[in-house]
Amino acid sequence: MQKTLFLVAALLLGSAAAHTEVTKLTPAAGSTVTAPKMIAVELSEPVNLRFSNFKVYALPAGMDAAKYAASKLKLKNDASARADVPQTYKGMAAKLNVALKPDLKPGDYELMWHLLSDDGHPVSGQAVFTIK
Ligand SMILES: [Cu+2]
Repeated sequence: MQKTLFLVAALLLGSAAAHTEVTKLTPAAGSTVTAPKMIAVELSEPVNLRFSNFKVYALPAGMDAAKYAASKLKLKNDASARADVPQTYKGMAAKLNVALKPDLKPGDYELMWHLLSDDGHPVSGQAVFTIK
């Protein structure tokens, strides 16, 4: 009986620990801005950035943002096609800046990410903003 209770408690605790989320983006998702130098990303908790991947791509008109992210996050050696300046993120942090290339043309841009939650689960997501 005691063993069962312990197991239930462990399961409850496990499900209470939420996955890491992106809590704030500057520029915000859905916003229209003059070309920013970077995107400031805030997370709900520190994660090991070494296991994180952030990319920015120009989003073609009519493209599904989630499908686009899924296809682009996998690519390697795609620096020239990206709108961000690829960099190596490392260390435990809940904040980071994704540097953008200068002189980005007006249009929709998609920030896409894949990170390792503090509980060990992978989390993916994306956000679209517009450069005017
Ligand atoms: Cu989890």
